[in-house]
Amino acid sequence: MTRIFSGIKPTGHLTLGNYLGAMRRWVEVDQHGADALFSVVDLHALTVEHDPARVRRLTRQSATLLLAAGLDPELCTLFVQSHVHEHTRLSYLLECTATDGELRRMIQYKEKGARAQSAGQGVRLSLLTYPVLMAADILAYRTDEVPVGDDQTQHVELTRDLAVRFNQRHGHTFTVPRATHPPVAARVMDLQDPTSKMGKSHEPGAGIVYLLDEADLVRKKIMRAVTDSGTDVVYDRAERPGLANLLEILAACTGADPAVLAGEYRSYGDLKRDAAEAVVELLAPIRKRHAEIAADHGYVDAVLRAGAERATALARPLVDDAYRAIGLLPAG
Ligand code: AQP
Repeated sequence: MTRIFSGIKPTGHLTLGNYLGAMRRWVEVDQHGADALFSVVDLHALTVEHDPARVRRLTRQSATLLLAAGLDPELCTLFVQSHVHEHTRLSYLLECTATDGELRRMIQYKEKGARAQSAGQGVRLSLLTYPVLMAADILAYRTDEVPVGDDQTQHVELTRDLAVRFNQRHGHTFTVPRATHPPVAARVMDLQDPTSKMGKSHEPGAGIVYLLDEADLVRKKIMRAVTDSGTDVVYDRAERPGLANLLEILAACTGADPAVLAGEYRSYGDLKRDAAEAVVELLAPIRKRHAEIAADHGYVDAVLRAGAERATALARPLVDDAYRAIGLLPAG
């Protein structure tokens, strides 16, 4: 059976980008017919300035939203990364496999490092090394497929390189995984700045739709989305990024093709209205279910406890194998 792993970091409130780029496929496709593990990767939230109480709160909220979106603990394994120690155990071995040069080439390191420096903050060493921890997250489970938005392509490539290198040096240990992306909306852009990704850790603003936004706020954000000065509706990601983003959002919500949709609209206003209604409809059941699940803390904690137990049982033998393969003496 295909093994799937993917994660989400509790660095902010989950967005429409998270849902369309990753979560929706986890719910609708990946948890059915595959052995799927999903994790709230909390250790990754510590790589930039953070507030401990907020990380804890967002960790539970992310897990709750994943359940509200439709992850079913009977069908998949949901857990918090820091509850399964095998991830950090394996990460060190992979740090002994990766090179300094390949980590310094990571786009997110360059971008977030520059951001931290311009804010007068130090750049945490973990910002450099976290792609290795992400590789450990994936490799610990003999993962075949990693369903992600396309901002994560470089990280999955690194994971593949490390798996191949480790296997060549120390004997076959890891499955070499591959990234999978949704057919549309693999990168949902900020509604106010359609040249940058809609990211949950970015400054909250009118360009980001959060999964828990009230319907009227969602409408307002989409109706005010930045487009461009043209009047005709065409699908052109490079030249008309704002319009392309709206077409992709609507296409992802309705299962249509963005280029075909473009031909159906004469005005930006109509397109925005339909996109807004489609998103409102998509998010309404998630918000409702979130309120129900959030009222029952005990339920979420029990799901996460069972998930961590299963994940640990899966990962431990493989990580033990990796320890032996790299040359460490097993404890008596
Ligand atoms: N805008 C997006 N469009 C499509 N997919 C997206 N994903 C995130 N944003 C978009 C996908 O959601 C999964 C979890 O994302 P994440 O928690 O790793 O990253 P984030 O939501 O982008 O959060 P941050 O903290 O703002 O991250 P940075 O600044 O690192 O980008 C992933 O599968 C991701 O592809």
